[in-house]
Amino acid sequence: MTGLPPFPPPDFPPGLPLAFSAEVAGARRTGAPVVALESTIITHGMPWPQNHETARRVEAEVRAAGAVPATIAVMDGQIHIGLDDAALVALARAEGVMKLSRADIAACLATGRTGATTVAATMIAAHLAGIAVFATGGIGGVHRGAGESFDISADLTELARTPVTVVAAGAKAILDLPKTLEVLETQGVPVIAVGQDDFPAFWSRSSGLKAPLRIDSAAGIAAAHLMRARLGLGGGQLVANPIPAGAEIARDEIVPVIEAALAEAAAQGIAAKAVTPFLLARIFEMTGGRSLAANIELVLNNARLAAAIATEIAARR
Ligand code: PSU
Ligand code: MN
Repeated sequence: MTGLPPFPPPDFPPGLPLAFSAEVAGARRTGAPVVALESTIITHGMPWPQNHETARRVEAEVRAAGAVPATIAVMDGQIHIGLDDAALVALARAEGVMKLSRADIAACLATGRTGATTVAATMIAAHLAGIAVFATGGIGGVHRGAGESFDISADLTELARTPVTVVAAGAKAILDLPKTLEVLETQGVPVIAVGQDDFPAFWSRSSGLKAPLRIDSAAGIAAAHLMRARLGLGGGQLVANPIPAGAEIARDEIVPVIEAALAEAAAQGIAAKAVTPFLLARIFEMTGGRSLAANIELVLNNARLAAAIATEIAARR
């Protein structure tokens, strides 16, 4: 006797460990458009209670645009595709939730722990559930100083291999954006700006860098998604949707704040998975909450566009 629990756990469901909410199960039956939503932004990206409020508002925005929201998280040995409000509250208040990427999702499921899905893990789960479109705030990318730290988000390689269209306000401006775009290009990920030529920088509309591609309509983005599948290319698309003008923080205002937060992270030796949550929390404090207000507006904006893209894809399938 090892004293370890039996493996696999006797109640482990056969087939995929997916648990659909009633709303998402209904959409799967009728073919209604579904938009996946991540949960790391809830557990590691925003403070309570704004994290819960925002998650609810984002779901409402998806519904108002005619699609069904599927917030994704791991709980009780299952990948939940769609969370009811009790589960959302529990997740938003929970401490010690794992931050899941491709590397950790299976271990989290197998050991029955609670985990929030990053962009990478949400893409994996969405694809298993047959969901083509996913809305978030900003993807992870190449961190500044990556030449030394090797800190490059697994979100980038996931975009290269899993066929989900991800709507984000670019990559978070705490990153090395030129190197992030270079890695995406090498990995064959289409980076599509919407309504402008520039690649957006999360809190600001422009990064000062041109995006490789531009498509201004949801229909065009949906057509490109389906064309990639027809060509057998695999991998997803990054749709870079700028924050609404009224909600942005100007670049010359946010850049010094980012620099200060990065310096603190370096001085405190913050590393690996802790980097992004640390920086977001410090920037929140340093801007007196303005970074969070902007973050909320850009996620809502991305949810609207994702719902429109999902509707176009559903109509063409
Ligand atoms: N977008 C936000 N807030 C967040 C994140 C995205 O507006 O907190 C999360 C996403 O889950 C993304 C993760 O996948 O940050 C990137 O983390 P890392 O840099 O450790 O790969
Ligand atoms: Mn990292």
